[in-house]
Amino acid sequence: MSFRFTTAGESHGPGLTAVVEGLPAGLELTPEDLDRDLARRQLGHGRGGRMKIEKDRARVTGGIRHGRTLGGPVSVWIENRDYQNWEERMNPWPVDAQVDEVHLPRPGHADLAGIQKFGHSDVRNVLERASARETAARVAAGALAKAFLRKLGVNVFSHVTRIGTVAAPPLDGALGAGDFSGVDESPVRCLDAAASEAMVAEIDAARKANESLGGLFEVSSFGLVPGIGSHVSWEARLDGRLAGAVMSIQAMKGVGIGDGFELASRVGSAAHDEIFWSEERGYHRQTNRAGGLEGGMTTGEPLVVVGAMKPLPTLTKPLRSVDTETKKPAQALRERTDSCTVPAAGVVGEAMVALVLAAAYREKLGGDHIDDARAALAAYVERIGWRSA
Ligand code: EPS
Repeated sequence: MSFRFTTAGESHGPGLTAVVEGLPAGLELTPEDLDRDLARRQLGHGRGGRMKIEKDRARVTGGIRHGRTLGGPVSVWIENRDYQNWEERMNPWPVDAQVDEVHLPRPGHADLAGIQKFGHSDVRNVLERASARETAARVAAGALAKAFLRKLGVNVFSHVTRIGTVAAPPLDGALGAGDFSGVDESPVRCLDAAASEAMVAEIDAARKANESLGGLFEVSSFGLVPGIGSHVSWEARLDGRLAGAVMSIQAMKGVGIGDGFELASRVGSAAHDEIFWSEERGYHRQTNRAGGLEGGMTTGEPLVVVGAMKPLPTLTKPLRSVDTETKKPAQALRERTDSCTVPAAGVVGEAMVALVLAAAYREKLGGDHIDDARAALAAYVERIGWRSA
């Protein structure tokens, strides 16, 4: 059984669905495991009016009984509370009311290519599914993946390192799992207090100027054993799978692993992580420029994935576009929107990284029951003589 997931649902439709296949049986879960991450995704300075309406909760509709997975697909439903205000416009079935079409595609959104490709005249038929509301379902799926990973000793966290022109100062030394405990208390999910304040000010200034802002987030995973992923084929290389997964998040324009793009301008001796061995620690590194991946496999060092998010394309001061009915110049659709969602994108990044890692661990370990997977992990750790940090 391979591990995979899918989502369904529109931003203002009745709700969102996530289906996750390949979780082993016997995995213990609580409603909080899912709802905690759904609430975290709703946080962050720069959110718009919609987040005052939604209170995302996961309703499990299959695959879990009395707090344990059964081994079949797990399905989760998240209500869109805003649907109450969109029942005519987004009803799955025909309605009597006259529903106006949208003909003003937004530059930077899926709108224009989407109507061309799918043969729609109403841009809403594209924007509703393209909307990042869908990431709520990804986060619910990711919470299931995280619960599986925790049982294998792996924990996934994130933090924001840049919003607009404000960058968090470089950290002195490597981050550990314990460093993330307070990250959600920052209004921008940044680990540096002064940078957090400056980021909030930058978002406020952008909002006043009818602008939106992007930025960078970093997803760090701890407790990984070496050798997850593989060098033997392009599809098995974990860096490719992680990049694809994080890049698939709405509004992403770049993904880096470890020092990422910076490595391109360094000499070789300053770009790699020398190998050491001691009785106490076994193989280890003193640097982690590779971000925990070499040859498409985990090295056992923390995995660091960076996502670069563009400013959101729905602008309160719209850009120039074309009316798709008249073909005359027009302003793009103005919709209620967020001014910055980089803090939320970090939580979505955690989910996507966790889903890729869960799939890779499942491939490596097999296991119909969680105890089988844990036993296989213990045997592997023993064989390679791995001592976790
Ligand atoms: C979004 C537009 C806004 C966001 C939405 C994504 O929604 P609305 O059009 O209802 O104001 O709030 O994000 C969410 C609803 C969410 O849960 O993250 C868009 O166009 O992508």
